[in-house]
Amino acid sequence: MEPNHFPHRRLNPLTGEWVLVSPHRLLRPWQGKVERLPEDQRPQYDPTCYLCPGNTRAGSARNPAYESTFVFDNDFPALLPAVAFPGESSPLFRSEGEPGRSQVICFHPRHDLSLPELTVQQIASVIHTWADQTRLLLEDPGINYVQVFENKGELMGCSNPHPHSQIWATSHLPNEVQKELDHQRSYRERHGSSLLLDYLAQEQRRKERIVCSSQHFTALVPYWAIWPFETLVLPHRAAARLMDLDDGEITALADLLKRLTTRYDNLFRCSFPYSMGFHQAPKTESAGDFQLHMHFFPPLLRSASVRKFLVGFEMLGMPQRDLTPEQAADRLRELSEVHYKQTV
Ligand code: H2U
Ligand code: ZN
Repeated sequence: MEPNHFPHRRLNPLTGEWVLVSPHRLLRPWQGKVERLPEDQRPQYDPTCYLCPGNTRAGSARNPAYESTFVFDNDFPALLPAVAFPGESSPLFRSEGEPGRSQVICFHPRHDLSLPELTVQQIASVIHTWADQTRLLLEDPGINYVQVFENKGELMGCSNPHPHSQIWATSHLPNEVQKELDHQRSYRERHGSSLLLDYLAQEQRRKERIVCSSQHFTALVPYWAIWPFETLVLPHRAAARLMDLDDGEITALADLLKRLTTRYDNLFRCSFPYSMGFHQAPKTESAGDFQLHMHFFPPLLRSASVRKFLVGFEMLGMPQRDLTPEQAADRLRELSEVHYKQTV
């Protein structure tokens, strides 16, 4: 057996957390179902969709007849701008107010499309909108961090297939971002260089986990991936936030996202569910320690209907995977960049 096929653990240098890799388990008998889902047939416009142009949302708000991207404040926001929360500071009962904002960003007026089915130019305008909103939200003195994310597919609890993403902007750093900031900062203190740029340079040399790349960005399955087909999208130069990208870089990122999400859809010939999002530098970070990047966390394991669960040992101990990141990258790399719906 190759050394990589023995149980081992790998360190995520961004968070300091370990993942257990058990590749030998892939040989175990599989009794779960493998079924192909019925083809998703959605109309271009759905009169009952609260995100389609011209339709009414909760309360009395009505969407404009938008033609490109469309941003609105979430009607059921998880965060509110003004918070009068008293908080507690005792060691065992500590709490504090969390002022913030929640927004919804529609990618496109068409109800039936998803990210890989948009043109590169249309995806680029979504990225421009994410960058503009990040800049505007960070101008608010109460906001220190802007989380852009897309939750896609019923498997991920997404309530509406209309292509959209969300932004939650907070005054404190969310846990994952705080961990990544701490580890990038201490890496620079120890090595004098950027953790993610050094990592990218080594991955470009090793090649075994790279899925696809464009002039300015690379998508790879990280060495420490938890989800079977998890990927990390990295810029080729230092960039702290979305608004640091120039027009050429935004187009290159749009091109890469189209190609990556097309590969994802082609893997099990379905609209591939995931949670994805950007991690970017908080407002107070000016030392250049935090490198902008994207994570894709897709739940699917074997087919359009067989997902990975993070349960048992993973809830009580640590995350675990069977398929190695290298095997996942091989699978994704061999797929076509022409969407299956476009082929006969
Ligand atoms: P998902 O991305 O998880 O499907 O959530 C969609 C968001 O849309 C959700 O946060 C918001 C919900 O609060 N929403 C509105 O803002 N207005 C509505 O009329 C319905 C849903
Ligand atoms: Zn719609």
